[in-house]
Amino acid sequence: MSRETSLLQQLRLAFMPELPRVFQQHGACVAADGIDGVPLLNDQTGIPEQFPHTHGLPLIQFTRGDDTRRSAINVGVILSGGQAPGGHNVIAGLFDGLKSQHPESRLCGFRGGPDGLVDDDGIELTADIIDAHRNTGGFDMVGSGRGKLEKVGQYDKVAANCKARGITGIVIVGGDDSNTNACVLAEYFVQHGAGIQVIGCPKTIDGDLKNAVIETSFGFDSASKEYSDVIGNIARDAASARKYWHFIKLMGRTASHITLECALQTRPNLALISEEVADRKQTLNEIVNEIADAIAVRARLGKNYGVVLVPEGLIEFIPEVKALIAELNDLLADAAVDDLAEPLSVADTGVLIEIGLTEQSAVVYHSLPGSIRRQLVEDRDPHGNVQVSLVDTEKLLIRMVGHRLDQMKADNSYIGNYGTQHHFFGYEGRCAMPTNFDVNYTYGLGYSAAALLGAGRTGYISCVRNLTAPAADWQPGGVPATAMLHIEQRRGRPTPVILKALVDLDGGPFKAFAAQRQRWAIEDCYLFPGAIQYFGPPELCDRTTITLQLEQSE
Ligand code: FBP
Repeated sequence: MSRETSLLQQLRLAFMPELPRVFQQHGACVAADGIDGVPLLNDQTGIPEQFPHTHGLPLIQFTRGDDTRRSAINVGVILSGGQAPGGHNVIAGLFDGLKSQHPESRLCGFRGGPDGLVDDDGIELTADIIDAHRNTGGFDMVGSGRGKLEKVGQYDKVAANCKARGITGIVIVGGDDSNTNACVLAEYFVQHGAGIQVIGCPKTIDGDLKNAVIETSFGFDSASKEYSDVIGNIARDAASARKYWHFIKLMGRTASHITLECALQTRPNLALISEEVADRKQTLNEIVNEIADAIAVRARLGKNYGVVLVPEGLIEFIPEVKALIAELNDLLADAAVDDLAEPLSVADTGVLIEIGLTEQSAVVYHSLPGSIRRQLVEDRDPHGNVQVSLVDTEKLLIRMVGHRLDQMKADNSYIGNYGTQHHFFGYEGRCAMPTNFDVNYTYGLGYSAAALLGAGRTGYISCVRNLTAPAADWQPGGVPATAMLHIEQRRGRPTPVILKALVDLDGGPFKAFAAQRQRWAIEDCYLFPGAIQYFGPPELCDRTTITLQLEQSE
């Protein structure tokens, strides 16, 4: 990484994040009050039995100073999964929090995510390293990885590595899968008397690691604002050139939170919300027909242009494709991908049924273009998820809508020109310079993780609440991670995992979108949020996402 820095980098390095008032007054030596938490999940069948030591813990809120003298502790930290703006500030907040408890406390960064913990690839994070990364985007301070901690042998190695380094606390900064790993590790360490505390931190641009206590995951704010800036620019280009329909796929993996937030920020002509597609049990053809109809309406008004937002995970929510993916998951769990790839690529319906697909899924599989079929079969991440960022849904829709418009032209229900452009906004948002919101939020999360460790807690996810208030009024604490677990089929086996929060169709953000979208489809109501602002009026620089505002005002 270059040592030279831009002017904005220099100014951001010097920026002082604002801590919640309780930490401003007392540092990270604060009393951890156990308060009754709202139940986070209705069905936790099987979880208490699998997590006897870490299930049923109280919610923690830090409210006042604590006289207890803290001794120095050695802590290890990993960044896990996809990048999200603010990761470096979690580490900076953790470092400052630990030092405020005791100046001799030390922090070790394990490189490359969970694998670094297992392989003992750690470096001491000194004040110089931390200072060079304050308020910056990216995860390059220690890197990240999608390794999974799922085997007893790995847990024992982690324990041995920590013991050798004198580490008694681990902080795992990650999404739902990584925090699930944190839960399992915390329980294992308690069960085996390892003497190592484990704390998680809610990270993911996808925004799907949230609930009544975790109001948002970090990175969602910055990434959705970064995408909204460019979507606004594209909308303006579309309205200026008047010759292209822009199909924009947006990252977010499964849930459509990013697409919904970007739609609220920019008011595109169309935005597909995967959760609604599933709720309406729409087929791929029905989605295509709806888009084509909207294009035909605008064409009659002389508007052969527009913007369509497509959530990355759409394909998984179309019931017929979802069923196909579930069957493929089970098949792939039983066989090496290479063994299956060959018969699947033949794509003869009879062959597909022979190797285990139902007739309906075989037909759906057969109807998809070869590139999409390959992506559904071959590209899985280590957690068994389809890598939706590699599935070209926006191109698939462009093609299918084009065919539909040709048919409509033949019966005169469409008279227009269908010029298209496709875009995928994903990776460019994940390492954006974090917004003021994410800078403060992540610093608070790191500081709160240090306070949880200092208070002797394990099996918690650091949280900071009351996020629509000014940062000083935010409330730091911890939520027991097992309170978010439920059982899901993973690789053909029932597995405890943290429940992903999908878009709530009865929630404020979706309702606000649904109330306006018909007008957006026909008129040009585009909004241009512009680039993220770091310095200037607080109402511009410190504002939260519209999603958070609407959710909190419910
Ligand atoms: P996390 O869930 O780990 O935060 O990752 C988020 C994400 O950016 C998704 O939006 C996207 O589908 C995925 O990562 C892409 O993964 P990769 O970086 O492995 O290509």
